[in-house]
Amino acid sequence: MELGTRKTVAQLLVMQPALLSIGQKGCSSKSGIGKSSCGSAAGQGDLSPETWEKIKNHPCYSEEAHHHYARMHVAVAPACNIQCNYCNRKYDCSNESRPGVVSERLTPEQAARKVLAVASNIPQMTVLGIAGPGDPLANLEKTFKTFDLVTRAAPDIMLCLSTNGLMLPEYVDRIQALNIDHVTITINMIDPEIGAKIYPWIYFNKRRYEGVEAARILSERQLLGLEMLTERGILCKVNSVMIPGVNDHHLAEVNKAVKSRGAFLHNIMPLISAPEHGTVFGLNGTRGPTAQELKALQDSCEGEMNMMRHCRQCRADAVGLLGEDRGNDFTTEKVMEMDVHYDLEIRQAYQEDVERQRAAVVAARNEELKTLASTDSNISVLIAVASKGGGRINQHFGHAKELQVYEVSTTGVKFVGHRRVDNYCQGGFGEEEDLETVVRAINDCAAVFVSRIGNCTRKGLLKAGIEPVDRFALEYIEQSALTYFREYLERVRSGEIEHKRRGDADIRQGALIAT
Ligand code: CLF
Ligand code: SF4
Repeated sequence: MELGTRKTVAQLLVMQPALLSIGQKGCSSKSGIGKSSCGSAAGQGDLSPETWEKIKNHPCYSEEAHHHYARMHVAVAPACNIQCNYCNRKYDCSNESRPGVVSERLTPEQAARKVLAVASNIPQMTVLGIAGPGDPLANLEKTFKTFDLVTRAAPDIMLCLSTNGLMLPEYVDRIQALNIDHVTITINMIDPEIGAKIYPWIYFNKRRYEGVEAARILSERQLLGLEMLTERGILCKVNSVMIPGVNDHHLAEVNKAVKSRGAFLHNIMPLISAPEHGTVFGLNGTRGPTAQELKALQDSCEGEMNMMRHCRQCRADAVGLLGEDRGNDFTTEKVMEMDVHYDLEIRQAYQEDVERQRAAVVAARNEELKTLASTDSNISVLIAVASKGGGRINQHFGHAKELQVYEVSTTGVKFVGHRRVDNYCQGGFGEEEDLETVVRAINDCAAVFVSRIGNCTRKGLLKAGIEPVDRFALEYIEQSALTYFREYLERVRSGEIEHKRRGDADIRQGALIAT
């Protein structure tokens, strides 16, 4: 994409075809399948107008929004005041980033210019997050100065902060004064004995604490910080890293504790752990959870508490829709050469078009849901989808770097996660062993929806018991999933196919590298 020139709404729409409308159908209401993955998956629902206003365009706080709106991070916070056993300082913060060095660390001034450059070229970028590569509150002045510069120059961009929480109680007033409306705290335990297995030390009040004492101080301050923020009406999300054998059986308790203190959303993420990352857990062989272990824990915590399932554990310098990274389009060198024009009117006009598209997606889904209203069945299936965004099936199987996974039953359809698969098709060809890796990543799915797929790949998937489906190309994902499911039930009833529970699937480890 050519950067650095002023663009009209029409030009921006042409550049981002995933967001164009292709035949709109019907109008909107609520989703099915229990509590949606973040309480906002299908519109305002029972949320207050103030809360809805804060989340409706935030790609992390609203699952539905993440198909349409983008976020960006600026890496202005290199230092940290604690040590997590899943983190190696040479790598991004594992709380909020996949491992992989941050490409560039920025000064607040560089960061503010980069935000304006992205805002000019990606008008659906609605959120600026500071999430590392260390802890933003261990880099106070850089963090707050960046937010201050951005809020003056681009007032429509929401500000988002992600922290380990150690210093939160000291700075909630400053956070509120800067209109930082979204704060994420990573809380992996409320029991210091468990905490001692995750955190070898913290640095607090000019002293280093270790073991259980360190974990106790950290936990107390995280929970106090959460309470202070929610009392002030600041929307809080809690991230927890699921570490099998360490805190996996404890996270349900964490869920209750953060819910009772007013957290809006709980994001339980899989541990990323590999020896090459050089982390304690990576080196001592602590594994990450499987896809079904993660889903089972998320399901067990889902009730009144909103669960986030669309987190991409993104880099501390990520730019774009969740699941894509356009960081390489906005390196400091490129940003300095750009002729940056932040235009609020163009951004708003573009976002109005996105809203029309979004409403059409929800309406089509609800219209299709009616066709299942009188159907009674305990069957549910998982469907993997290749999508470039906009809520549509609009990606070639071989070009997908991730597949989105939806669960569909007679009560509705919901997003339950994504699986990293990388490009199967490199230079037009896919290797058989690469297909095996993809199959392992979606082994729990009955079908994969794609815009196109090659014949050999189709056969390979069928052999693995996964049905490749390209007849819904460019259609809406949720509507198509419901249509497929209705037909699936008919095929089961007629004896054409037998419904079988599928096996478990792998969660792929490693960094999503900017391309
Ligand atoms: Fe960034 Fe985090 Fe704000 Fe989102 S990310 S600071 S809340 S704008 Fe989002 Fe990325 Fe997951 Fe974080 S997908 S790692 S939850
Ligand atoms: Fe690493 Fe983030 Fe933990 Fe600090 S808080 S040690 S940067 S994962």
